[in-house]
Amino acid sequence: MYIGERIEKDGSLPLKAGTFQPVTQANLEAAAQAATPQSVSETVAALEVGKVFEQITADVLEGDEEEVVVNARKLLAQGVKAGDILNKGMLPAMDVIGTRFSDGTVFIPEVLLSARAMNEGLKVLDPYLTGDNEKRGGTVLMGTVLGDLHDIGKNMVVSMLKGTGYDVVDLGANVSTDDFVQKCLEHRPDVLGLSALLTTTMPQIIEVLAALEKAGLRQDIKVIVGGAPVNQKYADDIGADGYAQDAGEAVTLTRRLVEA
Ligand code: B12
Repeated sequence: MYIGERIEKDGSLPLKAGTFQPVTQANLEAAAQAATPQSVSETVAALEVGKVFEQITADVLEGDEEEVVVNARKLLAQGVKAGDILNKGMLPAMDVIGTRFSDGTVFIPEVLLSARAMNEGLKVLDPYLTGDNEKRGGTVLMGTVLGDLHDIGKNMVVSMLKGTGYDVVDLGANVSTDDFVQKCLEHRPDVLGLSALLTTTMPQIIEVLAALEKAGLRQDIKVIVGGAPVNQKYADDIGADGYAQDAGEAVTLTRRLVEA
């Protein structure tokens, strides 16, 4: 019987149907605790990112893109390494946002603000995310596949590759298969990097591989893949040339493929 019918028939909600919980003080307090997310300062303290990174962690959590830029510059000026600012200060905040997005305590607008803050901070760090910055003589084309707007991870890979001396052409996010092929014809890269963050957009990678094959480009371009739902097995199964789980590994993989 539907609730509406029950209300009509009995004139009351079906509270006796086994779902009723007495509203005790203890129940109320437990519910309030579950529904109230920790404050930014509590979250930052729990993350134990270290005093020096606390402010920039809070900036990403709050999605404050202006403050992220100010504080990233401040930390660089203090001599903190760009890689540490990114990995120890900013990424832990993004992990929290990811978890909260999954459990429904934050929604798209909050995630977008934090994502923007990440990307703005990354722009400041970009020139410093270097190894030796010696030119390596390889061109890499990177993009997120069609239907997928997630670009933070892809941007990190781009920054790291640029920083380690590769020429990188960043095609952005939501890139169509045709555009990937056209840009490959134009730039003739050594490596094409494809990022996918959604299980629904992963099959686009297969389409790009097939289109490269059809255009006669496949044997000249190494294709590497990545993004949270992608793994080595998937890369092997679809015939990609490599998979890396983070930006650091992406650099090692690219080096191996370009120098092979
Ligand atoms: C930020 C975010 C968003 C932002 C994206 C903003 C932006 N500019 O990127 C916004 C709000 C737009 C968004 C939207 C959506 N999102 Co979202 N999003 C996320 C979130 C929270 C974080 C992703 C991220 O940036 N991670 C940090 C980076 C650094 O990690 P990364 O991307 O994995 O990248 C690293 C590696 O994977 C690797 N890598 C990445 N790319 C590449 C490429 C190559 C070649 C290589 C070698 C390596 C490599 O290196 C990177 C650096 O180390 C994730 C949750 C999560 N835990 O991943 C959900 C998540 C990906 N989103 C999800 C969903 C469902 C959506 C929406 C469909 C929600 C909706 N209902 O509308 C939309 C889809 C929009 C679209 N069409 O793309 C789901 C996907 C679930 C699934 N099974 O597919 C996730 C997992 C959240 C969840 N648990 O439900 N999202």
